Amino acid sequence: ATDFGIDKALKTLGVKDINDGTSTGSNNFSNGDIIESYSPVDGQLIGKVKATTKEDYQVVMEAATSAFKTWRLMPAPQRGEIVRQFGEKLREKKEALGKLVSYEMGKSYQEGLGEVQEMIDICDFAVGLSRQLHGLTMHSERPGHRMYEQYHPLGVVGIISAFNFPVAVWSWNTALAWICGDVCVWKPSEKTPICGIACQNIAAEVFAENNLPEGISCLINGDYKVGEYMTKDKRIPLISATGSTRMGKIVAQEVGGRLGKSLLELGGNNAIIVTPDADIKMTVIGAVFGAVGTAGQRCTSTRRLIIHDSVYDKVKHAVVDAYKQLRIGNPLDEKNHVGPLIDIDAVAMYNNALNKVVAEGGNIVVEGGVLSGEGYESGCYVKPAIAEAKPEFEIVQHETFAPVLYLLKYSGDVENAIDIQNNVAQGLSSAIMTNNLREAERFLSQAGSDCGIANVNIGTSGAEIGGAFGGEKETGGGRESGSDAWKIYMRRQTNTINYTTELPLAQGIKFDL
Ligand code: UN1
Repeated sequence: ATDFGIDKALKTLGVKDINDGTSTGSNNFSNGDIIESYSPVDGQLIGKVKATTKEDYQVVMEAATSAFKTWRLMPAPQRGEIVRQFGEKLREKKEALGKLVSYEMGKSYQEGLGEVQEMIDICDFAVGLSRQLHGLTMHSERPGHRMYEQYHPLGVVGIISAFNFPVAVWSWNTALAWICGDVCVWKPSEKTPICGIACQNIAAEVFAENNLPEGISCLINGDYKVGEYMTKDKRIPLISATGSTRMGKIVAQEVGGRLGKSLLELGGNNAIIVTPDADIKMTVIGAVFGAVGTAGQRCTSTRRLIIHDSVYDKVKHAVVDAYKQLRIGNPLDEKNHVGPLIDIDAVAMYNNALNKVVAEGGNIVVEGGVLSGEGYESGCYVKPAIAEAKPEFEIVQHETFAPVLYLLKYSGDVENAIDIQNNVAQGLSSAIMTNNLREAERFLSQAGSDCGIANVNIGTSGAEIGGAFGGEKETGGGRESGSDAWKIYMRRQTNTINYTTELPLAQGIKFDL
């Protein structure tokens, strides 16, 4: 790994003492069990961190709640200035952080850089937004009265994020939460804890340079049990959780049980509809990047191609041909397209999906398999696979976080394809490839795609931060990132002011004393 500059990157990111059990970052109060982080790239130990104990957690929450008291008083545009500086630091450390993301998570270096770019983009977005936390003014029905609404900071925001976007998802939440006047407590995935430390260090530098308490950004480490400290904690009004639907249901019930808010961004089962009027070349690029990018471990990864029978063979052959060109290997080596899966458990799930689709009657058209030998020592490298399947197969209904693409056939109208697409439990991202205006508009209409993201002539993955990101049904309904997603990070207040010497009641009620 040294060849690819990992040691230098860790140094740039301030990750210290990486092998003695104390991969300490800034503001790390953890004293619990040791969590080891092994790279799926080469199987080497990257570092160890300590899990956060219940007692450590109390210390963290004290830092957070006390920081909130000062942070919320700073004018929002000044908070925006802090986020601007944070974005600048990310620009300086983009290569180092992109490299660590690639090494700890396994996505290609290009995608690691892309993830840091998403962080920079959300910072820029948040800076502008810090002057636009607008409420409305309304006309009161009573004379001499003024009515308006305002948005106030919410408090401590708990963030639970997944291994697949180990740094960007945190920033989508923090950049907005910070300009909104909130402070954040983050539990990164226990599979990518070193990325968490690197991010915390960058944030801590900015806070220190501005004489602000580091409690504005807090880090906790551990598995779901540590996440539970937050979901059960009444001091945390909002939990933003990204991960599996199974996890999301537990979080939603726990947080809902105390009437807290949750922002959930869960699984997808994303499809591209390929109509008779599709541009085949564009379809191939969108489908292949969508299916094998991040080794199929994006929540927006393309899982299903729903192809019209009149172009089915043509599309199938074009996609199968493109798969022959894929190079699988060390993701830090820029000539490779596909890196490893996150760990051996993910490899087992991939194998299980391939066995299952065959057992259900599917037909493998691009053979899968686990790679071994030189360069593949970690045991996490798999071949992207394609299977012809039926929409109703159990495995096709299920999100497998791996590069397995299902080819499904439809005939007749685009409505039939939309039915197949919508007929799954998840509702994150969707796409149609067509040059037919009528089909495109039907896909986007109220009777069209039921997903949170619906694209025309673009694949399912690679959303920009300017739009609200998230989905419906078992995807959890939350929206992060752009548009008005900021509103969930604030509390809304309606204010009515009477500047007369009378006290008229609303609805014209008479109450004479
Ligand atoms: C995720 O996989 O959790 O649209 C997020 C995309 C990225 C974000 C994916 N911008 O693929």
